[in-house]
Amino acid sequence: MSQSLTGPVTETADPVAQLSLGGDLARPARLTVAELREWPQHHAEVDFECATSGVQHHRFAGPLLHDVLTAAGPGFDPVRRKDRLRFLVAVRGADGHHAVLSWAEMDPDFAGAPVLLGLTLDDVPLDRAGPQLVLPQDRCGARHISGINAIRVDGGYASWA
Ligand SMILES: Nc1nc2c(c(=O)[nH]1)N[C@H]1C(S)=C(S)[C@@H](COP(=O)(O)O)O[C@H]1N2
Ligand SMILES: [Mo]
Repeated sequence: MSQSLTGPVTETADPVAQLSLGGDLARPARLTVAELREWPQHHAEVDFECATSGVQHHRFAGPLLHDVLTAAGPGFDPVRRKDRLRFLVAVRGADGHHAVLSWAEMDPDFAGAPVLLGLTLDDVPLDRAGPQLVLPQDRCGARHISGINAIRVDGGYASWA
Protein backbone atom coordinates (compact mmCIF):
# COMPACT_ATOMS: atom_id res chain seq x y z
CA MET A 1 0.00 0.00 0.00
CA SER A 2 1.34 3.47 -0.79
CA GLN A 3 1.59 5.97 2.04
CA SER A 4 0.59 9.59 1.76
CA LEU A 5 3.28 12.09 2.76
CA THR A 6 0.75 14.81 3.43
CA GLY A 7 -1.96 13.15 5.52
CA PRO A 8 -2.66 10.35 7.94
CA VAL A 9 -2.33 6.75 6.78
CA THR A 10 -5.81 5.47 5.99
CA GLU A 11 -6.98 1.88 5.70
CA THR A 12 -8.32 1.39 2.18
CA ALA A 13 -9.08 -2.36 2.16
CA ASP A 14 -12.40 -3.53 3.62
CA PRO A 15 -11.67 -5.18 6.96
CA VAL A 16 -12.87 -8.78 7.05
CA ALA A 17 -13.84 -10.12 10.44
CA GLN A 18 -12.16 -13.27 11.69
CA LEU A 19 -13.57 -15.71 14.21
CA SER A 20 -11.15 -17.72 16.33
CA LEU A 21 -12.18 -21.18 17.55
CA GLY A 22 -10.14 -22.30 20.54
CA GLY A 23 -10.09 -24.19 23.81
CA ASP A 24 -10.55 -27.96 24.02
CA LEU A 25 -10.37 -28.54 20.26
CA ALA A 26 -8.13 -30.85 18.22
CA ARG A 27 -8.24 -28.40 15.30
CA PRO A 28 -8.42 -24.78 16.50
CA ALA A 29 -9.05 -22.40 13.62
CA ARG A 30 -9.48 -18.83 12.46
CA LEU A 31 -12.40 -18.50 10.07
CA THR A 32 -13.88 -15.69 8.00
CA VAL A 33 -17.57 -15.38 7.21
CA ALA A 34 -16.75 -16.43 3.62
CA GLU A 35 -15.16 -19.66 4.89
CA LEU A 36 -18.19 -20.35 7.10
CA ARG A 37 -20.37 -20.34 3.95
CA GLU A 38 -18.74 -23.68 3.01
CA TRP A 39 -20.85 -25.49 5.65
CA PRO A 40 -24.47 -26.45 4.95
CA GLN A 41 -26.51 -23.27 5.42
CA HIS A 42 -29.62 -23.16 7.59
CA HIS A 43 -32.28 -20.48 7.91
CA ALA A 44 -34.02 -19.14 10.98
CA GLU A 45 -36.70 -16.54 11.62
CA VAL A 46 -36.49 -15.37 15.20
CA ASP A 47 -38.45 -13.10 17.49
CA PHE A 48 -36.67 -11.93 20.59
CA GLU A 49 -37.36 -9.36 23.20
CA CYS A 50 -34.94 -6.80 24.53
CA ALA A 51 -35.52 -5.38 27.98
CA THR A 52 -34.71 -1.89 26.66
CA SER A 53 -35.82 -1.83 23.01
CA GLY A 54 -38.75 -4.28 22.87
CA VAL A 55 -39.54 -7.12 20.49
CA GLN A 56 -37.46 -7.60 17.35
CA HIS A 57 -37.95 -9.91 14.38
CA HIS A 58 -34.98 -10.96 12.23
CA ARG A 59 -34.11 -13.49 9.56
CA PHE A 60 -30.72 -15.21 9.66
CA ALA A 61 -28.83 -17.75 7.54
CA GLY A 62 -25.62 -19.61 8.33
CA PRO A 63 -24.12 -22.89 9.53
CA LEU A 64 -25.14 -24.74 12.65
CA LEU A 65 -22.74 -23.94 15.50
CA HIS A 66 -22.79 -27.66 16.31
CA ASP A 67 -21.51 -28.55 12.80
CA VAL A 68 -18.70 -25.98 12.90
CA LEU A 69 -17.51 -26.99 16.38
CA THR A 70 -17.79 -30.72 15.67
CA ALA A 71 -15.48 -30.23 12.66
CA ALA A 72 -12.96 -28.55 14.97
CA GLY A 73 -12.68 -31.74 17.05
CA PRO A 74 -14.03 -31.09 20.57
CA GLY A 75 -12.09 -33.02 23.21
CA PHE A 76 -14.73 -35.52 24.29
CA ASP A 77 -15.19 -39.18 23.45
CA PRO A 78 -17.81 -39.00 20.65
CA VAL A 79 -19.26 -42.45 21.34
CA ARG A 80 -19.90 -41.76 25.03
CA ARG A 81 -22.81 -39.34 25.19
CA LYS A 82 -22.28 -38.64 28.88
CA ASP A 83 -18.75 -37.35 28.18
CA ARG A 84 -20.22 -34.35 26.30
CA LEU A 85 -22.26 -33.08 29.22
CA ARG A 86 -19.40 -31.24 30.95
CA PHE A 87 -18.63 -29.11 27.88
CA LEU A 88 -19.39 -25.41 27.71
CA VAL A 89 -19.22 -23.15 24.67
CA ALA A 90 -18.31 -19.52 25.39
CA VAL A 91 -19.10 -16.99 22.66
CA ARG A 92 -17.68 -13.45 22.62
CA GLY A 93 -18.39 -10.39 20.51
CA ALA A 94 -15.75 -7.89 19.46
CA ASP A 95 -17.19 -5.44 22.04
CA GLY A 96 -16.59 -7.96 24.86
CA HIS A 97 -20.23 -9.03 25.31
CA HIS A 98 -20.14 -12.77 25.98
CA ALA A 99 -22.30 -15.70 27.04
CA VAL A 100 -22.04 -19.44 27.46
CA LEU A 101 -24.08 -22.32 26.07
CA SER A 102 -23.84 -25.90 27.18
CA TRP A 103 -22.76 -28.37 24.51
CA ALA A 104 -25.89 -30.42 25.26
CA GLU A 105 -28.10 -27.42 24.45
CA MET A 106 -27.26 -27.70 20.74
CA ASP A 107 -26.39 -31.42 20.53
CA PRO A 108 -29.05 -33.39 18.58
CA ASP A 109 -28.76 -36.23 21.14
CA PHE A 110 -29.84 -33.78 23.89
CA ALA A 111 -31.81 -30.50 23.59
CA GLY A 112 -30.84 -30.15 19.91
CA ALA A 113 -31.51 -26.42 19.59
CA PRO A 114 -30.79 -25.22 16.02
CA VAL A 115 -28.19 -22.66 17.11
CA LEU A 116 -26.76 -20.83 14.10
CA LEU A 117 -23.75 -18.73 13.35
CA GLY A 118 -25.70 -16.15 11.35
CA LEU A 119 -23.77 -14.97 8.28
CA THR A 120 -26.61 -12.80 6.98
CA LEU A 121 -28.97 -10.60 9.01
CA ASP A 122 -32.19 -9.85 7.13
CA ASP A 123 -30.31 -10.88 3.93
CA VAL A 124 -27.41 -8.45 4.58
CA PRO A 125 -24.03 -10.27 4.64
CA LEU A 126 -22.05 -9.98 7.88
CA ASP A 127 -18.58 -10.41 6.33
CA ARG A 128 -17.29 -7.18 7.87
CA ALA A 129 -19.16 -7.26 11.18
CA GLY A 130 -18.61 -10.97 11.86
CA PRO A 131 -21.20 -13.68 12.52
CA GLN A 132 -24.11 -13.32 14.92
CA LEU A 133 -25.20 -16.03 17.33
CA VAL A 134 -28.80 -17.09 16.66
CA LEU A 135 -30.73 -18.97 19.35
CA PRO A 136 -34.31 -19.60 18.26
CA GLN A 137 -34.97 -21.09 21.71
CA ASP A 138 -34.25 -17.84 23.57
CA ARG A 139 -37.07 -15.42 24.40
CA CYS A 140 -34.60 -12.66 25.39
CA GLY A 141 -32.23 -11.21 22.80
CA ALA A 142 -29.19 -10.95 25.03
CA ARG A 143 -27.45 -14.12 23.78
CA HIS A 144 -27.89 -13.12 20.11
CA ILE A 145 -24.30 -11.92 20.21
CA SER A 146 -23.29 -9.85 17.20
CA GLY A 147 -19.80 -9.39 15.77
CA ILE A 148 -18.52 -12.70 17.18
CA ASN A 149 -14.73 -12.80 17.20
CA ALA A 150 -14.02 -15.75 19.51
CA ILE A 151 -15.57 -19.03 20.57
CA ARG A 152 -13.97 -21.24 23.20
CA VAL A 153 -14.93 -24.80 24.01
CA ASP A 154 -14.28 -25.80 27.62
CA GLY A 155 -14.58 -29.28 29.11
CA GLY A 156 -12.76 -28.25 32.28
CA TYR A 157 -15.45 -29.36 34.70
CA ALA A 158 -13.99 -32.86 34.43
CA SER A 159 -11.72 -31.81 37.31
CA TRP A 160 -14.69 -32.03 39.72
CA ALA A 161 -14.39 -35.84 39.74
N1 LIG B 1 -21.83 -7.98 20.59
C1 LIG B 1 -22.99 -7.74 21.21
N2 LIG B 1 -24.06 -8.44 20.87
C2 LIG B 1 -25.24 -8.22 21.49
C3 LIG B 1 -25.38 -7.25 22.50
C4 LIG B 1 -24.22 -6.53 22.85
O1 LIG B 1 -24.22 -5.65 23.73
N3 LIG B 1 -23.04 -6.79 22.18
N4 LIG B 1 -26.58 -7.05 23.09
C5 LIG B 1 -27.57 -8.14 23.03
C6 LIG B 1 -28.92 -7.73 23.36
S1 LIG B 1 -29.20 -7.31 24.98
C7 LIG B 1 -29.95 -7.78 22.45
S2 LIG B 1 -31.55 -7.54 22.92
C8 LIG B 1 -29.71 -8.11 21.03
C9 LIG B 1 -30.38 -7.13 20.09
O2 LIG B 1 -29.65 -5.98 20.12
P1 LIG B 1 -29.90 -4.79 19.08
O3 LIG B 1 -31.10 -4.05 19.62
O4 LIG B 1 -28.66 -3.97 19.15
O5 LIG B 1 -30.13 -5.39 17.74
O6 LIG B 1 -28.34 -8.14 20.75
C10 LIG B 1 -27.58 -8.85 21.68
N5 LIG B 1 -26.27 -8.99 21.12
MO1 LIG C 1 -31.35 -6.76 25.22
